[in-house]
Formats: sequence, C-alpha cells, structure tokens
Amino acid sequence: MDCPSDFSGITFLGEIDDDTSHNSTSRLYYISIVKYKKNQYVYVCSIIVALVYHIIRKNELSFLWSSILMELSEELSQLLQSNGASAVGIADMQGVVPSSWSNCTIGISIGVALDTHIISEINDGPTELYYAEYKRVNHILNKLSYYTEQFLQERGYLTIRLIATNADINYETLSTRLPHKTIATRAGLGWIGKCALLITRQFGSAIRITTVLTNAKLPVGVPIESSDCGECMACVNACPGHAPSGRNWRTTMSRDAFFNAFACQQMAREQTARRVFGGIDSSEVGIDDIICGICIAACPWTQKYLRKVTCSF
Ligand code: B12
Ligand code: SF4
Ligand code: SF4
Repeated sequence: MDCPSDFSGITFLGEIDDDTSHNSTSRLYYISIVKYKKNQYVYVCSIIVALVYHIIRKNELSFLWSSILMELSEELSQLLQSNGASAVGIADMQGVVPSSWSNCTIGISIGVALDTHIISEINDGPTELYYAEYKRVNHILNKLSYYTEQFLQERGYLTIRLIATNADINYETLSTRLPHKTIATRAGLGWIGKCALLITRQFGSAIRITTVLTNAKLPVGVPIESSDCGECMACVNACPGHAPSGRNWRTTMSRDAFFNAFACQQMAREQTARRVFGGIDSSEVGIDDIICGICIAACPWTQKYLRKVTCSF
C-alpha cells in the first residue's frame, strides 16, 4: 500500500523504512501514531504558548483597565474638589452594603469641612451661624453627590445616591441602612471617635459627609478598623448629655455599646430649641434638624484644624 501523499513530507519516514519487520499497513499505523504523538506534542506546546500569551495579554489588559479606572477616579476627585469637596475616599463595600444594593459595592465617600470661624464659636452649644453652616454644607454635599451620580451614569455605570442627612432614618433605633461613616472609615478617611463621630487627621470631626454607591470598580482606599483616640477624653468630658461612654471604637462594636444616641438626641433637641429657635422645639414647627456640635469643637483634632486655618488677631 502506497503512503498517502500527505505523509511524504514527514522527515522521520526514513527511520521507519529501516525497520523491515513492518509491512506497509503496520508502517502506516506506526506513522499515524508517531504523527499523532508529534501533533499532540505540537498541540500541547501551542496551548502552552497560547496560555502564556493570554496571561501576558490579560495582565496587559487588566493593567490598561486599572489605569483607565484610576484616571476616572482622579477625574471624579478633581470634579468634586473643584466644586467644594474637602475630602474624597473610595471604599470596597462588598459584604457591608445591604443585600438589596449588592449590585453597587463601591462606595464613594465625600466630605465637606465646616467653617473654622463658626466651629471655633461653639463653646457651650450651637449658634445660629452653626445652624446656617449645617444647612449650607448639607446643600453642597447633596449637590456633590448629584454631580458624582451624573458623572458615573454618563459613563454607563449604576449608582445609588444617599442623601446627606435626615433621610432613610429609623427613628426607633436612630439609624439608617448604611450610615455615611461606615463608607468613610472603609475608604480610609478617618476613624470613629469616642463621641461616635468620624475623626479625620486633617479636619478632626469638623467635616460632614455623604455617599454614592456604584458598580464602577474604582481603586479603593485602605480601611481603618480601630480608633486613634487613645487616652483622650475631651469629648466625653465636654458632652452635656453624657452620651459617650468613654470606650474606644472598633468596627466589630455596635454604636450602642459605646455611645447613647438617645441621650445625644435629647440634649441636641434642647440645645437647638434654646439657642437657635428661641425656645421652640424644632419638631413642633415641622423642622427635623437638631444640632449641638460641642463634641466637634472639643476634639483636639478639630482644634488642630482650627489653629491651622483660623487667623488670630
Ligand atoms: C440618626 C443620626 C443622628 C442621631 C444618632 C447619631 C448616631 N451616632 O447614630 C442623632 C440625632 C443623635 C444625631 C446627632 C448628631 N449628628 Co447625626 N446623623 C444621623 C444620621 C442621619 C444617621 C446615622 C446612623 O445611621 N446611625 C446609626 C449608627 C449605627 O451609625 P453611626 O453612628 O452613624 O455610624 C456607625 C457605623 O458607621 C459604624 N462603623 C464605622 N465604620 C464601620 C465599618 C464597618 C465594617 C461596620 C460594620 C460598621 C462601621 O461605626 C459608627 C459608630 O458606631 C447621619 C447621616 C447618615 N445618613 O449617616 C447623621 C450624622 C451621623 N450626624 C452628624 C452630626 C454632625 C451630628 C451632630 C453633631 C449634630 C450636629 N450636626 O450638630 C450630633 C452628634 C452625634 C454623634 N456624636 O454621633 C454627621 C456626622 C459627621 C461626622 N464627622 O461624623 C452625620 C454623618 C451627618 C452628615 N451628613 O455628615 N445624628
Ligand atoms: S452633639 Fe452634643 S449631646 Fe451629642 S454627643 Fe456631641 S456634645 Fe454630646
Ligand atoms: S475628643 Fe478625643 S476621644 Fe473624643 S473623638 Fe476627639 S480624639 Fe477621640
């Protein structure tokens, strides 16, 4: 039996021809097996080469993709800062967001610092100017979260925008589904102080915050998991409502384990009525806002911020 023409070019045919014990049929099988083995070898080699190439390409692509996302986050950060943000952080919120929001696990925490002159005048309670500042900053935060939402949606991403304050509150527990402070600590903006406020190294607790959740896989910050208050007791001693217990926070602790939110609410209500609304309880005139801020002003980190920015005459 003649060898088929496609075998004619195989170089190792000569070695087989030397083996006289094979007739032409068995030689063909033999050639087929050798060819199969050789092809298999070539095939396996090609797969390895293809895999290595794929890994290199994939790394190149993921590198390219992460640079695009890095640029996107820088662009967003610049947009927010040029519109009044004092701090922007990005957090991986996987496993922390409520399950109904699990398609948006990246949290953008946006902070706006409070005016230093106004905060330095809160000594024994809130002022009318602090109330105006509270309103002004909430307005800016809501505007910034709106810009963030527009920015991301225009680029095809999903977003969930949380309102700066007084939204989604369960008044039985004085809590929301996802408090802004949780995103802020996960983004690495600061820790939770003994007074239950977010404390940043740059502004102390004189910063208000808001949140936008998204599915854009922006580069995230390093979470802060425990308090940096140490032995300080300034806010504990200053609080007229005795709301902070003096215990240091960590992520595994519930708010109620170290802070009495209802005592704070009661005191802030009284302070707001006495010092801002001329003795009238704000809820009686249909206003949800209650403010105090003594713990903000008392914090040494806030004091450091006030000293850095406020001119002395
Ligand atoms: C309800 C509410 C109140 C209640 C209860 C306060 C409280 N601490 O919970 C009352 C009426 C008492 C109150 C008072 C005040 N409030 Co208020 N309030 C809120 C509101 C609307 C919801 C807070 C909430 O959900 N609480 C539930 C508990 C569980 O959460 P939390 O204490 O806020 O945060 C906890 C978690 O984040 C957790 N945590 C942190 N990191 C991590 C990470 C992981 C993985 C986990 C699991 C948990 C976790 O630790 C925190 C402390 O336990 C938020 C706005 C918002 N939507 O977040 C503003 C907010 C907390 N209030 C604020 C402020 C400034 C005040 C006042 C000073 C009033 C004023 N403006 O003068 C006081 C001070 C209160 C205080 N010392 O905490 C700011 C705080 C800013 C900051 N730098 O921290 C917020 C964020 C409003 C804003 N947009 O900036 N408030
Ligand atoms: S806001 Fe006022 S009442 Fe509430 S914890 Fe701070 S100092 Fe205490
Ligand atoms: S006043 Fe002291 S204890 Fe209170 S939050 Fe600031 S650093 Fe922490």
